[in-house]
Amino acid sequence: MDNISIARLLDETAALLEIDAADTFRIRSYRRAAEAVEQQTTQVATLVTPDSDPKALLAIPGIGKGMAANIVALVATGTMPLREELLTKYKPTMLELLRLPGMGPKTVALIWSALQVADIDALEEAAKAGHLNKLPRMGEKFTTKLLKGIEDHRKNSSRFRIDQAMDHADRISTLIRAFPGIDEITPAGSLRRGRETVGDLDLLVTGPACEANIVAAAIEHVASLPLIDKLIAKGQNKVSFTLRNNLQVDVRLLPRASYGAALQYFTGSKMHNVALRQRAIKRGLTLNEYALLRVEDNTIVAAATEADIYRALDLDYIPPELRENSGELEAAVNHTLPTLITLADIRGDLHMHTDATDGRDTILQMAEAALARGLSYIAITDHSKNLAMTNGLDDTRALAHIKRIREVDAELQQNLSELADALMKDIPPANPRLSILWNSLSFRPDPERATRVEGVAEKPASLPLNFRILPGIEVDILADGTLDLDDSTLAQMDIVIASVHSLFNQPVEEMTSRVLRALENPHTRILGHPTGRKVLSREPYAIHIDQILKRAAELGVAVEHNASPARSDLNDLHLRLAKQHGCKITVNTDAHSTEELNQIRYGITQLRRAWLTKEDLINTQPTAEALRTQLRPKP
Ligand code: DGT
Ligand code: CA
Ligand code: CA
Ligand code: ZN
Repeated sequence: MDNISIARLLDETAALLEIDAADTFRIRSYRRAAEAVEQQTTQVATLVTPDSDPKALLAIPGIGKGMAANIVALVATGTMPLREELLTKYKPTMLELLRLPGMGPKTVALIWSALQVADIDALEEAAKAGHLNKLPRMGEKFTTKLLKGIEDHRKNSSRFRIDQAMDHADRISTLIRAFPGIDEITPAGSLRRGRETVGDLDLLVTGPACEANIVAAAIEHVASLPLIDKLIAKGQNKVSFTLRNNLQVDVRLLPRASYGAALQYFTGSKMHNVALRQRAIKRGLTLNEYALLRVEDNTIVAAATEADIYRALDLDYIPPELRENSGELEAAVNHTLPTLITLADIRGDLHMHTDATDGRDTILQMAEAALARGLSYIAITDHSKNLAMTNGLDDTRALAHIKRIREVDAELQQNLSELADALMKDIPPANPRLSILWNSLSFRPDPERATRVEGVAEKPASLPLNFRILPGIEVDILADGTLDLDDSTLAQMDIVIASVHSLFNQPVEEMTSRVLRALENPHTRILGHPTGRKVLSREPYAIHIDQILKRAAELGVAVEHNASPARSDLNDLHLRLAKQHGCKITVNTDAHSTEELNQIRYGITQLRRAWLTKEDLINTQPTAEALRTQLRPKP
């Protein structure tokens, strides 16, 4: 049995456990094991033959004793006891049902036991025949929403979210790099342009191993990567395959001399390339994936780097995020391309959750993680009571929570001033909490990343000794546009984010006046994820976004770009509109754990796609004090 089959069975088991409402840690351990197996450079089955070292399996991170036993069983019998037991109750195809709106594990289990429906086609049939209406809490509304969800799912299921695509690009790059003589792997295509979803991965590879006369062995290496599910094509310098989740990957191995031309060509977009080629033709040049050439004698004008190619066409270098043929060529001619924002420009994060509601970590853990990422200030903004499933805060708890935030802030200030002393004397501090901060001095924003992309380069090490934690709240906008907490409570908060989390189906006029009313509340400082969309899974609610942005600009309410790749809300087009209207803009992670603070990189990419600069954002202000001057004044 190959790695992909083992991984698929482990993943299926995780899905079945999910439907069985098992413990989340247990579910996660199967998912992690599937990923670990998929990532191995050798076939795992060879580690479990009778004469192999029993410790070899356990040496794989993410595989403990129990999981090792599962893998031994899978290799020996093609299945394992837990999976067989779950399959007496459920079917593997139910996994896909979980991705539909309103279909949680319990609902999936119920529909199976009542109607023996286990896949999307059968579910659609049952919904259309009205069979679902007879089940508890599944009225006509549920059925309508579900049918719409099935339609959207069919439309979306061929694209992948940027963060997932980036993770796959990372994993594949690591494996390819193991071959000697490969020094550079760059994702091209829509991933390099930073689109929020990608259709397939285009990876460009170069290094000595890619020279034409010796590339064959490198091609063999790529074509035999164990994470390949189906090999689609293997050519002289190209390998195409799909992964277990059906994501297609095109890998091209190119000599150094033409790498720039290839990068330019395969980054696209198609429309940008068409416009660029027209410009080349007007100058007696021709542009293809190998070079920019003079037409009359075929001499190469530029090929090794993208910068050379743009320069030879009398254009300023155009960052990949702008290559959508939406004005970038004209700007490059006129030297008016913006200096796009980068990760290093971000100094604060104004939206995150803690274990007081649905976050995982404490106030202090979030603050220290933010410090380690070089931020100068954060706002803690937990949910309000209307969002009951998150254990949202009522007025009393919200006030107690910000009291706690202020205490942690004061404590941290004290620690930082002690740390400043230690820094002066250059001796590591004795206090263990300070050692954490001390160690974070040699910080990298996202150390696990193998793939570097433009705009999110590493930042220099620095520890902001004036770091502040701002007390805040993400308060629900109720059906009528009033806010979920008392004005007297909101008055205590530095950061009040108002967000819609319920009743997404209101008619457009109603939703618009609901959000307008929330903006009018003098305590509202930020409008959170303004359209409510979820990438590939939920359409934005109906709202006159233009009116909202105009009014927000007038009132000085900042509008958010929520950097969570699941939201990415406002989108790039709305962000451009927000700038035109003179809105203040903030990019926030909405982190629910310390790791999710890293999601800021996806936000930066979308801001860059929207042509935004450091000056267009408020949380690029260097300190909490400077930020305050950008916020709507307190009433
Ligand atoms: P995707 O994969 O749907 O998210 O979008 P892309 O932009 O990655 O498109 P893809 O994978 O079909 O092609 C990658 C790049 O290669 C594309 O952005 C431009 C270039 N390219 C591919 N086919 C053509 C073509 O027929 N003409 C031109 N000019 N460029 C092409
Ligand atoms: Ca692509
Ligand atoms: Ca492609
Ligand atoms: Zn929210």
